[in-house]
Amino acid sequence: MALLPILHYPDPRLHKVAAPVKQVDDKIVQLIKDMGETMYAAPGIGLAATQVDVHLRLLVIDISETHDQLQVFINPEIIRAEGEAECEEGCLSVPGIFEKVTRAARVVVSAMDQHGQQRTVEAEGLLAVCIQHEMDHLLGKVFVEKLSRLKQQRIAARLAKQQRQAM
Ligand code: K1U
Ligand code: ZN
Repeated sequence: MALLPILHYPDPRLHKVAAPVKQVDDKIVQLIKDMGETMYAAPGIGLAATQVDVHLRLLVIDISETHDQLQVFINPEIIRAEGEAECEEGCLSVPGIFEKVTRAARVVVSAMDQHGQQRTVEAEGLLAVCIQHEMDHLLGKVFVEKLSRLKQQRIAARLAKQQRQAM
């Protein structure tokens, strides 16, 4: 297994739109393992393939406290979205920034798992938030882009400062 480098906002590669996975072959299975390892090491509760510069519709999530409940979503599609909820979000591609975002409170998602099995997942709470956050990545959208222009400008300034301090 391997730790994959995570792209950092505002890297333009985070804005690429991911293509559907054609077949769950050995390469995809290896990518899922590497993404899981990368997410746990970060640490995070989700990771989209876009964030590791692979532009395929694939994401992994584990919101368990035991870190042993990896959920894999290949070619995910939201088939129902209901209600509205506000939740504080973070992103491994935007380190150190946490902001409240409003999203659907409940979603029903259809996706393939790592065995190529089609399944339907009903999600609410953190899982619903995380699925929507990761699916946005697959569309080339980063959560800070849902915030006001003023907040985005402040975040850009903070990230630039973080970068200068890291040099
Ligand atoms: O997409 C990502 O970069 C992963 C992101 C997922 C997410 C978190 C919170 C709300 C929506 C989406 C993260 O995992 S950020 C890190 C984080 O939230 C966390 C890290 C360690 C323990 C618990 C949470
Ligand atoms: Zn993210």
